[in-house]
Amino acid sequence: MDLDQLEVLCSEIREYMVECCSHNPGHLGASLGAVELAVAVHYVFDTPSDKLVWDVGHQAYAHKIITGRKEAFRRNRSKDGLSGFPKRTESPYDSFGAGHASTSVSAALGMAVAARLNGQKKKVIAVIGDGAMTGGLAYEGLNQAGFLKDDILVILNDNGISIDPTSGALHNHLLRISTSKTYNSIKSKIWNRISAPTKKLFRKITFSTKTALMNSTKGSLFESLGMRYFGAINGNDIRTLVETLTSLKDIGGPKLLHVITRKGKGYSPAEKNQEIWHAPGKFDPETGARTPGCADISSYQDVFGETLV
Ligand SMILES: Cc1ncc(C[n+]2csc(CCOP(=O)(O)OP(=O)(O)O)c2C)c(N)n1
Repeated sequence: MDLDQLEVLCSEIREYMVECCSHNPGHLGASLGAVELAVAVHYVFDTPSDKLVWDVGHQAYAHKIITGRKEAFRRNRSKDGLSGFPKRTESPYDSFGAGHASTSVSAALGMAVAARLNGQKKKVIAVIGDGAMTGGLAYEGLNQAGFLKDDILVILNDNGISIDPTSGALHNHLLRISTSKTYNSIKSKIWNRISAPTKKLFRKITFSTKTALMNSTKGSLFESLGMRYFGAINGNDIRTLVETLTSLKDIGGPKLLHVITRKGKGYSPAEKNQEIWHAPGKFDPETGARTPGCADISSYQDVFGETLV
């Protein structure tokens, strides 16, 4: 497929996902936001030989749909149907079973080290949300990745939301580095001076400019830990993603690509009320009206929390 066709594919996946989840509920918001990510990674990398690890795995519906499980997705999270999360016994494309947050960097690094020890040329990619990036285990992975220097790409899928809006020092840091005006203006000045055919070659230089700038000014957390930092780019733009991932593919060592996405992307009720649409229950796909049901009855944790308070 060419890039125009990939754009069409992304909107078809979204439509299908909304239709399926309207009567068979699931984690819709996060998966809507990660459609382009799933399509771009599979387009650029040679999966399942290259390894793609989804953190938590609740955002991987598009990944499931384009890896041979489109029809089966109708029975997502049902008895004898698909798991709502990546599952190794379900598909060779699910390189790691998850559910718990913050595991992907460690898992991906393990796969990269195994590939090195076995003399295999494999790319390993971890996709982790800004919420999952606040979990301690993610830092065990980063700690070891920046030290071992194996070839690993961490894609930080930053939508500013976990289940509720993400808060804390890391959130503030990500906001600072993704909105750096100095960097953005320098980057566009350099970019505008480069002719089209040489843009590809020079992309690495603009990346390096950012790296240098980050070190000299704000100091990216990830650079300090030994990961090369790239971004932030629009993670809902398939062209930018494919272009960037294609460039990064040839850069060795531990790297982090910061992408900004919108949770619920492409389905307006889910974009407007991102907390509810993390896992909305059943709904009418035309109107977005949610079907009263289990989702509206107090959950065990609500009762527990209220009683404790
Ligand atoms: C260890 C652990 N704690 C809590 C959860 C519950 N949980 C599921 S998804 C999620 C939010 C993850 O947010 P983020 O990583 O930003 O991904 P997004 O949904 O925004 O794509 C949480 C906390 C979990 N799966 N694992």
